[in-house]
Amino acid sequence: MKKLLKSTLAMLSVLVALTSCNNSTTSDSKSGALAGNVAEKVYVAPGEHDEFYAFISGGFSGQLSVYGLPSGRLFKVIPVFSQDAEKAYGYNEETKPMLNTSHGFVPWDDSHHPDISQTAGEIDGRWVFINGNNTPRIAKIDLSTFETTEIIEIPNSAGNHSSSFVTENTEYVVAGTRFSVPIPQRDMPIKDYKGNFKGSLTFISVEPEHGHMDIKFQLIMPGFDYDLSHPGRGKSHGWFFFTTYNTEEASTLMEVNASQNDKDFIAAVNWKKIEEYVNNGGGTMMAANYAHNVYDESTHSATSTMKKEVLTVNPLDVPGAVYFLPTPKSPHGCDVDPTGEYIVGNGKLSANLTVHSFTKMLDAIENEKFAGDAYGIPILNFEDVLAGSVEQPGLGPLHTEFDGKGNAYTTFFISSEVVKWKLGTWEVVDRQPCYYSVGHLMIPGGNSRKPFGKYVVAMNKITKDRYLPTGPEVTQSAQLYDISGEKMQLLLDFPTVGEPHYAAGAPADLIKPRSKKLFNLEDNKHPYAAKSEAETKVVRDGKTVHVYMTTIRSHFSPDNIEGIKVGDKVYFHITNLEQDYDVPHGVSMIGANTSELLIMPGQTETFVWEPKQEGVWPFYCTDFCSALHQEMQGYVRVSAANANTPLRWSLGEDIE
Ligand code: RUQ
Ligand code: CUA
Repeated sequence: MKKLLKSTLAMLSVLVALTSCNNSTTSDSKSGALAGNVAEKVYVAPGEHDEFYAFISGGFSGQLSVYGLPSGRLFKVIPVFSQDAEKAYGYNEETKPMLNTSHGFVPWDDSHHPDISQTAGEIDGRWVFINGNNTPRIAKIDLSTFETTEIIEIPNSAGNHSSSFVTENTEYVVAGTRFSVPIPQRDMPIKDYKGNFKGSLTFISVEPEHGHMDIKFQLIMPGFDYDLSHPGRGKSHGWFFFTTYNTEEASTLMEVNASQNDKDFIAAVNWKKIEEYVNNGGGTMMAANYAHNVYDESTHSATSTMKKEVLTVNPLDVPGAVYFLPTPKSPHGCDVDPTGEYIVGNGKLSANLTVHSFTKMLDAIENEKFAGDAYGIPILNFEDVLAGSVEQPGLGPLHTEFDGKGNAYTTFFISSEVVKWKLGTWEVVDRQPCYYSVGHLMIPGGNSRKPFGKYVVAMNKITKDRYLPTGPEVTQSAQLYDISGEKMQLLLDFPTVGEPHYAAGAPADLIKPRSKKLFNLEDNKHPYAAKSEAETKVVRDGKTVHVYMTTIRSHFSPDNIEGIKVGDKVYFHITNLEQDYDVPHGVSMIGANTSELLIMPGQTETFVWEPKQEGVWPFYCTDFCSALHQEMQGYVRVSAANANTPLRWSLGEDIE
């Protein structure tokens, strides 16, 4: 044991040394004709549009950002799991419920893997799903408004990492736990992990028309770490594949103890079979506590509901539903090619890249050729399911994507490169360095039957010397490569907001026509909306005051309010009466503990102000909306708690 420990540590230190040495490399500087040629390929002339959208997750920023490709220009940061002062998300009354969880209000998360909804195996540009890794949640972003419209918490999960990937018709978005935990959670010794902790794989159904999410079932698996996953497609539609590590079920010094087994597993889950079982009344209802938060576009408001039970399935109760495919050395990425035949397991500590064959897997299952079992789940023979392996392609493989032309592209973290290889012959055809230490890569549509194999984006973990220094913390960064030819060509470095963890991309034409321009005022069903200046008012109810206010270029109505008292709780409900594209107004109030509001045409948003001091306090528009934007302002007179200043409001005349 000691010897093993030593040799693993020695191996890890070699890897670490390799990681650090590549940091001193600098790319050959592009000059003259070559640079000009490359610049042309990413140049999008002023006023022109990019060819692709890229939705790049922000990692520890908890958000999802929208970029154009090939320019790398940033268009929008969509707030998802973290409060955002720019858009008031998670600060205004309407969106606060979006961040509710069983742990209370959690205004941050670690957002990892966006995936675009699919129809018949092709991306359809309706929604993006993304996982919150830290406090397990799955969010849905509507691509007509580019706003987060639903978040569902995942019970019995921890480190929601093998998520949020969709099946071929978006029947399910799938979330797998990275950390196994006691299920249900309870107080128990950590040393009793082995055999007692469990890992949940959650299948969330997506209602086809509106995308409403609901947990259909949770598969309760052995206590491994479920790292990444992808759906089957085409011939393997109906299956889902999950990489595992820590099949050792260790719970301490994991870098050594979870690296002991020569092979871990890819779990192959026949979800169609389990769905049928569940539809026929199978499974066990378990008490649970998790939040389901839904944003309603017509009320412009979110509601949070606590759900109290979840349907669990023991894999042993559904024979033929789950198999283990031995896969070398702590596989990370689990990627399925566009035909659905090949399942690539990226073994982080393996010299070779392992590719499994779906057809061979089915054969082995049919012939019941098992190598044993793990907790009753059959293990197939490695040789029986192996399609082939890419020999020594690089060091530290993480993720693979596909161009739809028979090529695969794998990132290597340690040797810091993207390697292009051929499916079926397993030969390496090209390699390009990344600056530095690449994690994920993304080809638009790369996780579907129909990739758009023109560009690949490499998302790097380390930036070092690539940009002007900005103190100890430097920008996060991604790189764009042209993959239309036989050899890849590095085109562009571009900075990102937060860690560019992973991304999903789509042709602009798929999304652009669906993008909303404004919200119809007539459709506004917000309970505190004022749909015209005639409807504006101020209403007192004890110590609570509701202000029904409107905005239009360039004034608030009302713009003067008196009769507010210290100790009041004042709700400003602001409706933007504008009905033109791109005319938001903002509002901010001195001393308010929430952020400004950014209100789109036809929308109503609310902030709360609790005045602490007597005086006359101004508020103003925060969005430069017109030539008279600076005139868009108002006052609130705050009197002592026991004063009898009458409640009055006005626009265009003095309060007498
Ligand atoms: S998984 S690169 Cu979320 Cu690889 Cu991290
Ligand atoms: Cu409204 Cu500035």
